[in-house]
Amino acid sequence: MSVWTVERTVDELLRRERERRDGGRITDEWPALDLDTAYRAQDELLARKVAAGERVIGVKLGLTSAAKQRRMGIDAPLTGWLTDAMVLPAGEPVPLAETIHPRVEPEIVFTLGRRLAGPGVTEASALAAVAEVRAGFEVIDSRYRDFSFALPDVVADNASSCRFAVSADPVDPAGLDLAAETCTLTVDGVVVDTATGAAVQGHPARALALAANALSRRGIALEAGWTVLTGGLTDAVFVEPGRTISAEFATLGTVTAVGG
Ligand code: 0L1
Ligand code: MG
Repeated sequence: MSVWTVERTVDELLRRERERRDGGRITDEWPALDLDTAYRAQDELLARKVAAGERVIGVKLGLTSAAKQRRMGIDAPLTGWLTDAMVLPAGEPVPLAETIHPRVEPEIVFTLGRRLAGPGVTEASALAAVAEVRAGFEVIDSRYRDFSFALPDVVADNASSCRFAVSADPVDPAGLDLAAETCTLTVDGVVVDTATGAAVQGHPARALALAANALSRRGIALEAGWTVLTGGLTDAVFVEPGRTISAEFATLGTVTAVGG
């Protein structure tokens, strides 16, 4: 068997995604895989998708809440790429036939009105760059067995990105108290979790600032018009055929995912 490299890591993760097959941690076989190399793999994975016709439309933050970090046994947030192929149009079911073991998590979603480049981005300057806020959900789908990974594994796997959906009606950020925005998560009508926007790094705009500053270390700026998924407010719920998962936000509206 050949040695592990960025190229081989990307080949393997793309093959698992294409074949809808999970597998073991890359770090089990390549313990020297560090975070910088993992982000190089993530960027190479994106480059392959762009070469295949996908378009970059934004970024996501992952593992931004204490609840998710605790469950995954990881203590740092991470970023991943969003492409147009990940957009789930309103009302469309989560495509179980195209995924491995998808889970849904509610998120506060920003659309940027202007470019945001770190370093030095603060919560206030990040919020000032936000043009629109929406309720949303992210469908995450790990290419690792049982969602079991170390931080470099999940970074290379584009932070478990799969699909996302947003509410139709954007809300102006002015006057919103996003830290206090409540979200109630139901599964088939039963409340399973509640959270506020403060679950995401204290405030979703702090998560946005974190992304801008982290990406600037790789020479990347967030562009006007980009979508930013600020991170799961609650733990993620597995999608099952016919299962209805709804996230009801106090002022941003309701988004619903159905397994199909
Ligand atoms: O969006 C997320 O928080 C997912 C990050 C990766 C960890 C996971 O797969 O839950
Ligand atoms: Mg997420």
